[in-house]
Amino acid sequence: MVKKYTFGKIFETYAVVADIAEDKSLQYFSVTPIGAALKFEYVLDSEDAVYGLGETVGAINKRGEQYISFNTDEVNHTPTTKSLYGSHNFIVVDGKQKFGAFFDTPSKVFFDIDVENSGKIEVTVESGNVRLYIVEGDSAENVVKNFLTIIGQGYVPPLWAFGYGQSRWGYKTESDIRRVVQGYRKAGIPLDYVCMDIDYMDGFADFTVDKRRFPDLKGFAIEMKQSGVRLVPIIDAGVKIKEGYSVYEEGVANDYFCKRADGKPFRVAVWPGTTHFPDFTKEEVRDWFGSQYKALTDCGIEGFWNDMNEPSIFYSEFTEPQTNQQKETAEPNHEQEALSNAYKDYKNFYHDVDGKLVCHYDLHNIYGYFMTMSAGEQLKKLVPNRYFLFSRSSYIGAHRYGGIWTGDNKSTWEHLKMNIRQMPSLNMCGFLFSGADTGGFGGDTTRELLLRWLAFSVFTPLMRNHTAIRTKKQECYAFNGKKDFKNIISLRYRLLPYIYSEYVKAVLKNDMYFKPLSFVYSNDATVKNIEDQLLVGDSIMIAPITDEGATSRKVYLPEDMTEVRYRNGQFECVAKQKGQYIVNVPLNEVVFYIRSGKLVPTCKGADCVERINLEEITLLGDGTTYEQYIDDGATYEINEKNVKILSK
Ligand code: MIG
Repeated sequence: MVKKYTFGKIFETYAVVADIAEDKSLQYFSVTPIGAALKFEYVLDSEDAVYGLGETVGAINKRGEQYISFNTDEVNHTPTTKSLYGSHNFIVVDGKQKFGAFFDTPSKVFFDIDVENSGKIEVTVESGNVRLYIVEGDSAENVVKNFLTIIGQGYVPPLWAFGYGQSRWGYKTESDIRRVVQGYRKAGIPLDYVCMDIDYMDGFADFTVDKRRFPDLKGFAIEMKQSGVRLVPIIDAGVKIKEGYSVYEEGVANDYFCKRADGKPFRVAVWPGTTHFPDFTKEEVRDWFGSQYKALTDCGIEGFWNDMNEPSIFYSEFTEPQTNQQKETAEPNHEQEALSNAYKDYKNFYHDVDGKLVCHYDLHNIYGYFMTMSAGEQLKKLVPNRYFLFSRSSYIGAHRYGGIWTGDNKSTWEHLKMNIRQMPSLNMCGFLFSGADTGGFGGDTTRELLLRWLAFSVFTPLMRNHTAIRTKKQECYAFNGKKDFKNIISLRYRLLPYIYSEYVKAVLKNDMYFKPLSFVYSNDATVKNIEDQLLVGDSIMIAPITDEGATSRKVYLPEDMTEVRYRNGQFECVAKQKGQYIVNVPLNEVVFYIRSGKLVPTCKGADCVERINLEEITLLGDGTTYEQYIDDGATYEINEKNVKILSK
């Protein structure tokens, strides 16, 4: 089912957890050395589609696209950007031949997939050091399942993390956050968590709290929990250099930071001013850094987001600041954001791997993943129940420890379209718990864009509205016609029994949660190029509206389905036959489809997840039974025995 081939010297990434014997006779690909690099080539059939590559932009079918796996803080990405925050080097060829290939290496990889109609997939591993896994399967769907099986069971967050979250770079104080919660509760719009961005920290130092802004974080966390809302603070990769700051002092004393060639700790400018990067490649450092989260879990915090872990660098002691701005103490601003990623610096620092210095450049793509591993492993001990964690940078393997968000997108319709196409690709690489900044991070959102984006995010496991500092307000209650927002977000809560059940079942069965239509209706030629409709779990198909001003869209039903229209808090169901339709979707409604013979469990909803009555279920659809995964949503007992058969 899976074959493994080793080239060059291997740095263990722990991406694959299954024990796979080494093979010698490479299938499908030819290999050519180009200097130190290795180029792998596969000759495509004219009908082949190519899938995978996780967090990349462009089409779901990657044929004709070009990417570079090299984790990048890319605040201005577009549909043609070649590198984003994560590296997910798994591709699936779907044609006469069906197989998957995972290029497991922490170094840079170039993917050239039939660009300029070469008729080939060309994968170049710059370092020449790689483990290549070839994954068999009789369909694209099964190739992915076999791959997900070898990379290990995905992360399952607590049930409350499936609720809706509000975030903004710029909430500075307790009262800013209190105002957000009151705004949501007053408008009757559900809310489960509020993210705290870098401003809560004391001078942007990890694991510290600015006492003027949050005089009693523990008391505040309890107060928030009473209104059904959790606080989710951010943690950045860089540790601030500051006398008397224990994280810095312990790190220096124990030699825990990344080094310069001369062995001294490497200095980089990021938000806190000058920082050191923890050397997450060392187990001891991972344990140490992860245990620092205790400062916040002791305040009752159960969730975190890890940022800047590509790692993002403004400049270092070896590179010049790129503008004349005063960066070290400045308040956040857009000029600074654009400074992220001083690429040259990745060659200027080193990791200590078993006593030998290894250049960061060669291990670059696993840095964020190993930070996630560090946090995940320790949070499991620190948080009494399941922890909530999502990261910006990632690599395959990180899906076992936390979720990811897709980074700094923009408040544009194009980015909503990108978000939809990214989800199935992320799922093929194990990242089921993911989502984008709903409404868009950079730029100003509009009421219409936010409503349409929410109508899609209702279905993404991570459903968070986040925006950048100095953008227009993006909280739902800040707009006119709050009840439209209430209607759409309430749908998320009413579908929670389905969303949670399908999510955990996908994790347990090594399956995807979001699938392209071509994975399920593989004999239907019409679906081959449909990338703006997706399957969500086993019963639902969605066809989101993604154009400004549109009140209807073309929808293709690949089989008979039940059309469900969520309007004014009611589900209206109509049976539809297979075929093409023009469907009207007003701004305050959501339309989705239930596959023939399937069911969707719904509940009454509530203003937060823990107030939902999960016993009272109504089934939608024309099926007869539904296998519901149900557990306490909090403890680690994630077990396939936790199923209940619901019947109509
Ligand atoms: O340089 O913490 O992607 O979500 O709001 C920007 C501030 C740093 C980037 C993250 C974004 C976050 C922002 N961060």
